Amino acid sequence: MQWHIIGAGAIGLLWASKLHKAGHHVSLILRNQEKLDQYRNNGHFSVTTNEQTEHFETAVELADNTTPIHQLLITTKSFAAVDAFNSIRHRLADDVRILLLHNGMGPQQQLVDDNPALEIWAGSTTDGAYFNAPFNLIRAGIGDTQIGRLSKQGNDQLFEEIAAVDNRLKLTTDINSVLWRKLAINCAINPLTALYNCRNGDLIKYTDRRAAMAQICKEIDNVAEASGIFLFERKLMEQAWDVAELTGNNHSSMQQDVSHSRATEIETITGFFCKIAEQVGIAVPANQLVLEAIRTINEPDDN
Ligand code: KPL
Repeated sequence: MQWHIIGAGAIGLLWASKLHKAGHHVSLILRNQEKLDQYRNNGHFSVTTNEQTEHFETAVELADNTTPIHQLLITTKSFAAVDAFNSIRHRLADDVRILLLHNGMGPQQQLVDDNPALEIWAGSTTDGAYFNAPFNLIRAGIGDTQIGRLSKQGNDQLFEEIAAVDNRLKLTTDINSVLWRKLAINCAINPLTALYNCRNGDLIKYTDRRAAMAQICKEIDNVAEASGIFLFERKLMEQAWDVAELTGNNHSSMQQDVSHSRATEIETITGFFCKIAEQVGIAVPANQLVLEAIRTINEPDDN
């Protein structure tokens, strides 16, 4: 099967390698000519898992190529997903199937609402990978990935066709809940680690950080309950505590974005949550506070 992947970050290349190994054809849609030249000079990308490195030679192209797209995987940062989709919109075949795999919420729902005739899937993953050099991926942790169809359009065949790609890939009939659970954990951990400039585990070591996290979690539990969204069997704080402990040595994606002066995913994480809270009329001051604080950091410096 032919796949196009837009978003050649860590998850994009990880999936390119998985699809490639399962016998699919993959073409990476790169951001610009410079990236394309860089890839072509390199000739391949590599993935290192437990000190074993594999090289993958995959096709690369730009968005303005004209070949039709039948299977599209969008793995950009969440804030870039809609623009990425629009950049290849004209190339979509009638039978196209689209899978979005990124943090946060909002873009997935927007694409479904704007394109009711398309088959659109979304996923959530706990896979971890990072680059130690351009096109050199280090697999940090092998995680679980759940995917499910968001659109009314289509059927579940896509899952059968890619199930062999990853033995920890699961089909869910309720992807919305899966996305909400990941969102809740990200709201609890990501902004605070970015603001305190600390590792995930450092959030639960100090009383003031724990208190801020507990307040954020309580607001999310309240909004979820009022919106009829089932999160976890227990309080979010308990769940988030375990994730912070389990990933204690990790830097969250938002902490990394802020420390590298990159745009963050705050609008599709805490920003999305605060909008839902407003819709159900519940005040969420702790979440609002971290939203504003990260927005301030993200603003370009005028001076
Ligand atoms: O998903 C994450 C992220 O960093 O974006 C968590 C769960 C916080 C792990 O680092």
